[in-house]
Amino acid sequence: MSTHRIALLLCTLLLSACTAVTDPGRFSFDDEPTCLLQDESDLVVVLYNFTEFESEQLHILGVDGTNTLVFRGVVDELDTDGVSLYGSDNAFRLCLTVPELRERHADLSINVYADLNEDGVFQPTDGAGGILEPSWRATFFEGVAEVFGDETGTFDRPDAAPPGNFRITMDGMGTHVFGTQHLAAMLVEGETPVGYHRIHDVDMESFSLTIPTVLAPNTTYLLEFYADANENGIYDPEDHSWSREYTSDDTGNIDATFDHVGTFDPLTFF
Ligand SMILES: [Ca+2]
Ligand SMILES: [Ca+2]
Repeated sequence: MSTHRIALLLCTLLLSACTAVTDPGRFSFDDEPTCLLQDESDLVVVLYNFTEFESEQLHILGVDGTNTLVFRGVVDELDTDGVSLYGSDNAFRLCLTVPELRERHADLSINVYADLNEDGVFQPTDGAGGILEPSWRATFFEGVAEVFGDETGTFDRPDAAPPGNFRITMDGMGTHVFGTQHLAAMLVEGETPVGYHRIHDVDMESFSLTIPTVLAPNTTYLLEFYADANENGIYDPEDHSWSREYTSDDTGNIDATFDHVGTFDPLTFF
């Protein structure tokens, strides 16, 4: 058992006994490997040592036993200057917890790649044997998949994926530019999360999020999202949070718009 894994398990045990953080959200940073585990049906992915890729867009792919993409998490930049939990300022380690996903896909494995050209497509090699976009593969140990950024592995594209892209443009978000407020969104079909997108810092009044190839045609999805209004690095009821439904078109795409409103919804998938 690696020292990272021992530390993670110890931290998990400590957190489970700590009533102060029983419902703090599902995504956190700390100077210790802090995974806010909810229950064993959740997918938990921990990224370590990604300093080299702090400014890149990382795609976290859940792939089932038939090598089909069933979940995609998109994380824009790991740099979290100013975002702190327990007073830390560690930028290059993160924990992504997705409710119920592991239970829905028992044979799940995790692939991660750095989408260096941010086109939403994985280009593993240049055709001449050279690596274009670095990638990593992880399997689960007691419900947790650990990915080490300094130990690059390789994987090919999934054999299959849903056809549709999710895209949402958010306007009127200027109130969240102040301080360091991350924003995260979970896309859910029925009771199963299929997509996730996080930006580490809202720095414009208007911006877009994209989660590629996760949507089926003519299907309704729930989007839960929040801006970290109290700047503590996690979702909690003090944040600005919203819940909306969107339906894909015949090709599977959703191109949604959202204008900031001051009426907030409690979230269940964070
Ligand atoms: Ca790419
Ligand atoms: Ca918060």
